[in-house]
Amino acid sequence: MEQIISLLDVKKDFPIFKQKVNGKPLVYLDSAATSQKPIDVLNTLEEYYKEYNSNVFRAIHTLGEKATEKYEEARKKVASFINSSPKEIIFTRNTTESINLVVRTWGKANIKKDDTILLTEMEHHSNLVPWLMLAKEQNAKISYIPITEEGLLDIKKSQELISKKPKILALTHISNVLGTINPIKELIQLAHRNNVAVLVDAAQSVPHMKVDVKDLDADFLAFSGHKMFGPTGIGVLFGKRKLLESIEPLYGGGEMIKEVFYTHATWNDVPHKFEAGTPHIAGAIGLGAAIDYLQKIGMQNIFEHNQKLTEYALNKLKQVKGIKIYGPLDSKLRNGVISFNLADIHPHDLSTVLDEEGIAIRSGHACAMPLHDKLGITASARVSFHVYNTFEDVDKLILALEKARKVFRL
Ligand code: 7TS
Repeated sequence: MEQIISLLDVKKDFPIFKQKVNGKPLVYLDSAATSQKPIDVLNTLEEYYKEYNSNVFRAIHTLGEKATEKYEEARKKVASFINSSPKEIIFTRNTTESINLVVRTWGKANIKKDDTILLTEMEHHSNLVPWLMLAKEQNAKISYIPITEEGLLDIKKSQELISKKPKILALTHISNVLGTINPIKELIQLAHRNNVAVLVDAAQSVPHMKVDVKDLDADFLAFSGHKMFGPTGIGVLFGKRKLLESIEPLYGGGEMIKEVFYTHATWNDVPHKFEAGTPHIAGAIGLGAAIDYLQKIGMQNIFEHNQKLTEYALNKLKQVKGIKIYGPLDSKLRNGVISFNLADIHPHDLSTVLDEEGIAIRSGHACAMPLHDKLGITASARVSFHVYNTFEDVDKLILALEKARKVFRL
């Protein structure tokens, strides 16, 4: 059972908030890029390196056994967190590597000349560029589910495009620009009725809400540890066991083999056949600690907290003169992310003014250039929330935006 604790208490769990930035208390509004780390995760990393640093799977000594046990325990935590089995959890570096792994293995084997890859217009470059590369190599085609004026997926068009039977539908669960929560369960059902495989980019959803791969029936699902309080350099690819067993490994090397001869080799069982070489042991164990922390707070509490902040921020931002907000204006349709532009102030300039107030936001194209083109802009400013953010943080943001309006004489 997930324990319920007051969300207002959690800032103290994150040591970074003890320091000042530019002489001001840090207001961190860039969690969609990477989240801050709670002390539990930092202590877990230190403990590994100080107390049982050792390689995994290869040593019989005490430290090696403890490291292996903790590494596999982390895999079990990840598996149960998204309701899958440890055999279906591959540790990677990040969402980007997880998606590339699918593209290079399953994609290369299954997508041939004139086949279609179906994406959406709101994909992060991580779920777009690898498919562009594969399409070029295989002479395959790419189609995009369009977005509506409001920043939602066009459901009618989705149905039309899925019924044309692309080989795969690869889509984001939550947009890192628009904040839109896509109806992926319905889209997966529709895709499966048409024999279409589905990859879900869950980089922005797994850190913020309960994601259940069995309930969704996703074929592949990718996410990053660093956006969910874990360390950088550790990510996850979930794949249905049968699918993972049916595809060739991407990297060859130590620990991914069963037997090796001078002439050929055979592969280890899943998931190890996809984890060649020494993995990011500390990272995986740290991610396990991050999951413990997320569960202590409770995923439903986290989701509701972010929804409340998003609603509060949207209402306040709407009142700032000259602002243009992207994505759905109904806060129930989005989560944790708000992108905007303030009159003709360049987002980088805006970010600089906010930084002087200790406020960290993202500015630029947020690794979604085609989406920015579609919106008719080259850049945007973005605020994004996690559990340590408060209504007070939003109030400070609004004051700083008013200050920016004065600095730029609006
Ligand atoms: N997919 C989505 C939806 C993302 O938001 C991101 C990162 C990625 C994939 C890639 O994750 P990575 O861990 O492999 O880098 N998004 C952002 C962002 O919005 N600002 O910085 C990184």
